[in-house]
Amino acid sequence: MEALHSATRAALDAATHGIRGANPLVGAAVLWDDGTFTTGYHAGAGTPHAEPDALRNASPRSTAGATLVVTLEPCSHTGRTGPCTHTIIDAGITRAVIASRDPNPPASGGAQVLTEAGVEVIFLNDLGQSWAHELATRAHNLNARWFTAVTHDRPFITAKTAQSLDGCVAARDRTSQWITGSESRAHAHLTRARVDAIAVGTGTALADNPRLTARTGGFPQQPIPVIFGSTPLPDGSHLARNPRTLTYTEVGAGLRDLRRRGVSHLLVEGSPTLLAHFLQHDLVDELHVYTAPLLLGDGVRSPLSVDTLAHALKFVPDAPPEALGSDTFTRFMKEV
Ligand code: AOF
Ligand code: ZN
Repeated sequence: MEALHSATRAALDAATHGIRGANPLVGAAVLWDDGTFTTGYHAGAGTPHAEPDALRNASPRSTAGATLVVTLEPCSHTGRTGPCTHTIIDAGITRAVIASRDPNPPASGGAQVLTEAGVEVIFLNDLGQSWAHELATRAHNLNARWFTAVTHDRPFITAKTAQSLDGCVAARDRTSQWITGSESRAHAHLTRARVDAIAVGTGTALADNPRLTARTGGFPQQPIPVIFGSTPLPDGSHLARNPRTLTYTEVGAGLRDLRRRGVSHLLVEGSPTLLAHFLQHDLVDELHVYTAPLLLGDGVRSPLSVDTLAHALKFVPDAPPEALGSDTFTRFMKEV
């Protein structure tokens, strides 16, 4: 039991090395009878899942008869990668210990597939041990917002904001392009390259005439541009000319439609009004904040309305702040 405890903790720690987004953070460990184990993790959408990563890291040692610990129920579907259930069965694993269920309809059901193939499946919570319950809770909390997005039939939502030290998103005359420096902008383009779609409000679409493309090179798959709002765009604007642009007048219906179209990670880039709407409706799972070392005094701030401190929307840093040139970048998660 001691070895299982250590391997589960190690799998959970490994999970945190991944990148949040379309897919949850997942870690795994191959545990042998002698109590030794090796770990693996899922680095982000499009990369191998945690189970094949841990099984590959176990090589050249045989995994036949070993236990596989995984922080999320193994998938049983072919998505960007093949079904983990097959990989686990092929590797000769005889026992799978799972920390949390996968609520994602196409991927779920892996525990049953494993059981039917003769693999002993144990859910951590069923062990009746306090350490197991504690780690199962940690596994759930790690992806709490991803679970919420999936069960609400909407994409996982990352919102981006670039602001001055005093929290302004634009100067008083509404100029806002290039608050942050070139390193921040390059970083933001990497995020654009990872998402399935990027949304702006009509205000930003009219004011900035953005393309909403990822300009990082080497990313052939461009995100789908999305506009929320009802003001028509000029015919010649980049977004109006892009045949992939989707326009929605209502956020909830738009998010459901995006999910139906296969969008599992949406980046919301502006305007401040659209961002405030998403925040107010608890639709921001992850917040990317770029802070530039300048003051804009009585400039433009978020129109988000909070009447008293107790009603503040609370976020927790998901990683230590990073220096990007003279700017600071911090990734936050909505508090569970
Ligand atoms: C696992 N192990 O490490 C992860 C899983 O598009 P794909 O192929 O990457 O599949 C994504 C779905 O698979 C994701 O939405 C979630 O349901 C599950 N994630 N499953 O067995 C993993 N990341
Ligand atoms: Zn999988």
